[in-house]
Amino acid sequence: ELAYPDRLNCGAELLDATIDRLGPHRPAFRGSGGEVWSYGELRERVDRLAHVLTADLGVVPGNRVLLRGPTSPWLAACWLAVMKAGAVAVTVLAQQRAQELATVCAMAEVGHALCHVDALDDLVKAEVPGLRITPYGSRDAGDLLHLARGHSGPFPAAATSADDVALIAFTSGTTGRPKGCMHFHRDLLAVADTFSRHVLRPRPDDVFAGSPPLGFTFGLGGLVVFPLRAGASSLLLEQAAPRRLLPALAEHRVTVLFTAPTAYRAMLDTLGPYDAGAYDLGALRRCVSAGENLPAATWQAWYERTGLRIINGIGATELLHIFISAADEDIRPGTTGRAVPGWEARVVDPAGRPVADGEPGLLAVRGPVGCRYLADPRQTEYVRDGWNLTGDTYVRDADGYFRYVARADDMIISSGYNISGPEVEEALLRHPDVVEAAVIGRPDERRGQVAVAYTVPREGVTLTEETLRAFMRTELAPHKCPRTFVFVSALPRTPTGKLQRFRLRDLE
Ligand code: 3SK
Repeated sequence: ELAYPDRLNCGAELLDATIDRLGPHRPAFRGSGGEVWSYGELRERVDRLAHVLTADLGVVPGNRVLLRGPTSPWLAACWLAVMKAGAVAVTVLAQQRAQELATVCAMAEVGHALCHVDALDDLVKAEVPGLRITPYGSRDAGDLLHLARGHSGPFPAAATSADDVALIAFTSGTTGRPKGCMHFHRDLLAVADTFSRHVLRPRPDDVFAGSPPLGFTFGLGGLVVFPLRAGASSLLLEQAAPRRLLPALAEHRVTVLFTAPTAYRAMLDTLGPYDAGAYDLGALRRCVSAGENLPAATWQAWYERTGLRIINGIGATELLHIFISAADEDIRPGTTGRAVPGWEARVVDPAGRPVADGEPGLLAVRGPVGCRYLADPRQTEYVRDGWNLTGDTYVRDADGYFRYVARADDMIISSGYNISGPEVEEALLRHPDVVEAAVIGRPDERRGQVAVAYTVPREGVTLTEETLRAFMRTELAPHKCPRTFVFVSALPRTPTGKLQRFRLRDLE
């Protein structure tokens, strides 16, 4: 049971309480330019920003403040300042364009925006009525960092309640219609005190890094909340594509990595089979994968290459972070893991009744964080009888391990057989020349649906349908083998890296 006081400010807990415990001199954030901010320096900057928000911009507790910019220590400091000021951070992704920003700002009733100067164009184009935009990273007198220089002294954190809204995070999932998820101050600590504390078990000397942006709760948790809660440091890279991430991991002696299955595969591709010494990953001790299903083949390849056992996990923007996972000797490749301590998970039928172990059904979870959409009728689809239905089909094994089958709407039904798209994708990924794969159902008069495989071949390799068809016959039962193979150079993904199978279905 997690018990937090009624008065709780997560910004003060993550920063001031950590400094009270471990002192101000430890490194907190590292940036792409080699800068290192100690905890004391971070607090000084956060407090100046919080003074600007309240004294210069007139932000009061409860106001919604949009944060937009590339991952950097300054973006994370803005988030902490919004928390300490008792306002509500509305996080977005750098890739979101004017129309999407206009929708998000209207839905979340955003009144202020702190926006990196290079990301201003789309926000200005969004023409949000009444929005006050304060840029940062420019040389103007009205720049946030210039205004911050006019303030000094500690900022007393707003006396927020544990269940005051602190964050509105948007998810468009894999289907494209945004939903705003509200999270409380206590929720931000609860994800650190469940997944991070019990599974990740970080230490103050850890150096975190990874690719998810701070506008995705996977990144906000993994790169800001978890390291600060542990008194560790975080490398906040502006550019974290796999070919940049790999050298950064070696250069900064990163110990805890957060990224997605695609990035693990891309890094393996870059590492190649013979140049093990090219990047020294010797400091790495924790590798987390979420955002998508982690195929056993990817887990195995990473293990063989690095000796490190990837910590798989499933989370959701609705529930803030990871709720099923496993670490160390508890890891079973090919499964997501078990309910994280503090969380409960089960597999249910469409009426919400638990199904027998070994039977597929809908994943239902409950724990310290719940789904709270900003006015959206889909709330009652997601939360039923106190359980959150994530939209994933899972099987629970008798010993409590959860095995991913598919997104509930990604099951292919062909001639009466249920085929899991991800299972076929896993098989395709076992072919040494397949880099990415997505399998969808194409409507078919005789069979209802047939499986179609979209594959990205390794660069410089020409794959044929015949080769893959013959390979798949050695990997899977005949009814699961795709009828058609389509070769593409990339798969459609959300800005957070999730595969958008619906866009492939639209092509059919
Ligand atoms: O998509 C996920 O699996 C996820 C993981 C951690 C935090 C948030 C999300 C959406």
